[in-house]
Amino acid sequence: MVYAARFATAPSRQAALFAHLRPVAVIMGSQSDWETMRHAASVLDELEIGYEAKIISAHRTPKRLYDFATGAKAAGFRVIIAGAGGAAHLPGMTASLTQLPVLGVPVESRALKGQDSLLSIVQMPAGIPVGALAIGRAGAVNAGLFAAAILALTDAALDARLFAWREAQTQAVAVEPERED
Ligand code: RP5
Repeated sequence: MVYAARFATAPSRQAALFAHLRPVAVIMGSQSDWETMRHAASVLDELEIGYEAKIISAHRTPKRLYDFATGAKAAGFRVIIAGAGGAAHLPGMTASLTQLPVLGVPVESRALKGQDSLLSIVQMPAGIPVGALAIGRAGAVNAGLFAAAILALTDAALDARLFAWREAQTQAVAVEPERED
C-alpha cells in the first residue's frame, strides 16, 4: 500500500521519497574488495542506514562508473563510499563526476600493503575532494560512521542512533586488560 502510493507519484518526487531508504552507495573496484567493504556495510546495517553495494571498476568497467556517478544524485544517493586497491582511481574518478560527498577506502593490496591504494586515494589535486580514510577494515568502518555523521545532520533519529552506537562502544572498553596468566 505504501509502496503503491509512492509509485503513483511523479518521478522526481519518487527519487526524494526513496532517498532516505538507501542514501548510501557502497561501491568497490572488485569482488575481492568486499572482504574489506563489508565492514562499512555492517556499520550501516547497525545504524539502520539503507545502502546499495555495487562492483564498479574505474579501469575494467569505466562506462558503468560513468553511468553510476553521473546518475547517483538523481537516483537519491546522498553519500558514496568507494573502496579500491592498488592504482585506486575509483574514489577520485567518482568524485570528478558527482557533487555528492565521496569517502575513499584504501583496500590493502598484496604487493604494497595498501600504501599504493592510500596514496592513490588521498593525493587528489585541488578542486576534486575525496574524504580519504585509513587502509583496510578501520577505513571501511570509519567510512560507514562518517556517512552516518553526514546523514545525521539532517536526521534526528539517526543522530540518536549514532550517539547510542558511540556510547555502547565507550561502555565496551574495559578499564583493565584481561590477562592470560
Ligand atoms: C582494484 O584492483 C580493485 O579495487 C582491487 O582492490 C584490486 C585487485 O582486483 P582483483 O584483481 O582482485 O579483481 O581495481
